[in-house]
Amino acid sequence: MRFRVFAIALLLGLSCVLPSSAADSSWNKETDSQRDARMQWWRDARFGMFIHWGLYAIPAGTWDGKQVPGIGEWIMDRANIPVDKYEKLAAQFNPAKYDPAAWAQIAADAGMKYLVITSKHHDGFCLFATDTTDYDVVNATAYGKDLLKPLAEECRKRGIQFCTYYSIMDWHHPAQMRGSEQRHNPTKIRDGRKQEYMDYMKAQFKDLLASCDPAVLWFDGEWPDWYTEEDGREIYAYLRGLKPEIIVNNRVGKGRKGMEGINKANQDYVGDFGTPEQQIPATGLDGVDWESCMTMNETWGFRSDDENWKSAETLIRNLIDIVSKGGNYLLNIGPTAAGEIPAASVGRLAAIGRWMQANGQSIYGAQASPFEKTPWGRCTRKPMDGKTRLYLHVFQWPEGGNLVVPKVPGAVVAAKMLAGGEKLSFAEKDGDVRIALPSEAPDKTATVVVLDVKQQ
Ligand code: FHN
Repeated sequence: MRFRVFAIALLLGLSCVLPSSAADSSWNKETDSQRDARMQWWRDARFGMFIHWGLYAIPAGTWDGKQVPGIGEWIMDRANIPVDKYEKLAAQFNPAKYDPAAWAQIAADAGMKYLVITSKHHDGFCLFATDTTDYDVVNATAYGKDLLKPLAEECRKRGIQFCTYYSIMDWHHPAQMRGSEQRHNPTKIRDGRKQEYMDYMKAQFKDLLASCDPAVLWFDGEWPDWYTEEDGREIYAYLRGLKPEIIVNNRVGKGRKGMEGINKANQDYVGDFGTPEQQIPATGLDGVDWESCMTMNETWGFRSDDENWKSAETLIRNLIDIVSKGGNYLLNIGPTAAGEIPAASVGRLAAIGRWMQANGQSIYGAQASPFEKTPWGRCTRKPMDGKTRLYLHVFQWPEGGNLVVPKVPGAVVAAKMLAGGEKLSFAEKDGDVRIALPSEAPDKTATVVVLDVKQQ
């Protein structure tokens, strides 16, 4: 194991082991067009799978025989479990039913183009092989194997970008002390041990990049006061030096406050995209990349008692709403301790996949709507063969069969159903475009009508 890590460091062209000045510093001369090229796959992807998995799936919301309120992955905090008691869960963690190929296939069949999985959540337990600690799946569990690397391989076989979540706040690392009862219980750093923890994180990033080479590092747990925006800039620079094409969210620094809800351009925070959570902003923001991360029920990490599932219709319409505002949708699943994805999640993902099979063109690579309001549903758009193609996602089928669309600059040259391609007649009148629709909506969740407009 130690030899393997050292050999990988050499294979990484020494950029990992030479002083940081020798690491690739080309990234910080990135032009706008180079940044656009780096972000292109992420912007085209539009839809990703979030996975919260770890020791917290064992108690699954219950501790000492009592249900513990709150999101499942916070049970160590919510039940006030001492470190030495919680870490005993590691010996019980043996996900015998874990099937990375099946997980990657479920994501692919749902139409998801990237996957972000917890490498280390706030509890500090590592799901990947690392020499930085024995509190990892290889050294501390009967399972004894890296969980992320095989999933990365199965994702890549299916054209899915593999990405990892990483929590800065760490309830297990000795350099941090668990917080008081403040909101989110931020940890405190022990005197003189911040550099030790910053170095620990950097060593873990090297292990992560060497073993599963994530396309995105998705930070979280950035709110403790001891961690600063400057620290975020240092970590961002370090990661871009190791892997110039990597994408990093705004929680590597303190940007979440500025970007939650996308209420301001992400100009003065480090990170490549904004991260509104459990919400869909009222509008996007031109030139700002952002992603809404949301659960399918109420919890991120598995809880055996959380059956409050959103319907497939809601999940599909969330995706459409988000993309119509120029964002990405990161939809969460919380696997069980045995390594199974809950059936309720699998069913909903399959339903989303069926919709995406017929209508994915209106999502992948699509941009924000040109319209302020569309009471009947949502609109996305993309350039197509020298024209602008508008995708009208109809949630409320119009009475009387005419879909009224605000006029856009240029001339409407064609209208049709996206699924099946049936041509539709249309007329421009009083500044609107009226499209004659069939009497019944072919897809009650969202039927997509295509309008091709030629700029004059
Ligand atoms: O505290 C975490 C929480 O457990 C979960 O990981 C979410 C997902 O984005 N992030 C934090 C809360 O904002």
